[in-house]
Amino acid sequence: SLGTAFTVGIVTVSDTACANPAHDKSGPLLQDILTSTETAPLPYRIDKTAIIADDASQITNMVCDWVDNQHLDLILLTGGTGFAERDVTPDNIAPLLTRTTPGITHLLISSSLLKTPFAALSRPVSGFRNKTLIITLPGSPKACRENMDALLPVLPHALQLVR
Ligand code: MTE
Ligand code: CU1
Repeated sequence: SLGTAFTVGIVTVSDTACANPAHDKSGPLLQDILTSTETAPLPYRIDKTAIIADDASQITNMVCDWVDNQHLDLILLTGGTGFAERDVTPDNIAPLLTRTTPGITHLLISSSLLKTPFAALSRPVSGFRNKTLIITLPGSPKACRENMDALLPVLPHALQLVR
């Protein structure tokens, strides 16, 4: 056993989901994946969820609050990692990181490229802000599922190491 559950925050970054939360499929999917009993025992507790716009200050403020005040173990963001002008998630997460985790980023990219060459159009970043691991995922549910398939095997050990 890994002891008490790792606390998790999930942020959907999307102008359209922000305007109409019913459009957010990936946030709920990530919650399901992390708490699914099919693949139990998964030691996660979803403490925070949010839907925000593709907006620099909303991204920065949300993540800083969840790290600095909520002390979450893990924050997953979905969306805004692409090449469109409004895609600013990784650009606003990168400066918040106190230590980058390039191996995690490589894992996401390499596993995704085995699924589709369009994975090259995502710009993921990952790393710690203090003791919180922060990972950006693409916006589509398919991409979230594929990225989580790669992440889940290493995530408990990764989080355990900084406890
Ligand atoms: N990664 C995986 N594993 N599977 C996918 O289908 N789609 C890609 C990419 N990464 C995809 C993926 C596509 S088509 C885009 S445009 C980028 O993620 C960026 O997505 P985002 O802007 O929604 O974050
Ligand atoms: Cu795309």
